[in-house]
Amino acid sequence: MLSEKMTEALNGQVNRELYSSYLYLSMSAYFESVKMKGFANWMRVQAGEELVHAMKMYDYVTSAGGRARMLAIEAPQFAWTSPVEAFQHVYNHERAVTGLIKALVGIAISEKDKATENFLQWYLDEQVEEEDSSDMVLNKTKAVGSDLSALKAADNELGQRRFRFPRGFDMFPYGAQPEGTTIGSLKK
Ligand code: OFO
Repeated sequence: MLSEKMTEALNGQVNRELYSSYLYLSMSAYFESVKMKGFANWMRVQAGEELVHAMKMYDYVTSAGGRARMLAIEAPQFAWTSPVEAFQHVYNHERAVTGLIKALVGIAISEKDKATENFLQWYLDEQVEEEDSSDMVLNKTKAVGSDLSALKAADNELGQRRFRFPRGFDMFPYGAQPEGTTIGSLKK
């Protein structure tokens, strides 16, 4: 059974994951507006992943006997000046989220809640991956500089990214969904 303090902290993190999804969707819209479809695709897949992070935590709160609570999500930034600025933002954001997850682990430890501490390990691993992948794209965009053909090549490469649900996660666990109603495919 989740303590009140743990429930509140997890609900706060569900909100942060939804905000992350919103932020990356805003970045995707920005890249669409400057006709960089590959960059837009990368951000859209990232927005999907953040939505899954939120839902996985929402499901945990519910299954551990807590009450999920939907909090207000603030509007994210609307525009960026370049791919480098956007990816610097992604990297900084992911580092900040890592700090939030570590703080949640701290609460789980202080509440002597081993189950939640174990559950959060998945998020810690995910953050290592996300810091790493955003840093990689940030360095790639820095290396491109003002070389237009290199920018186009980077755009093509980022256009290859595909969304995948994490192993064992069911976005719609309550009965089979009719064909075509899942968000499993975000093809261009
Ligand atoms: Fe949810 O991992 Fe990024 O923020």
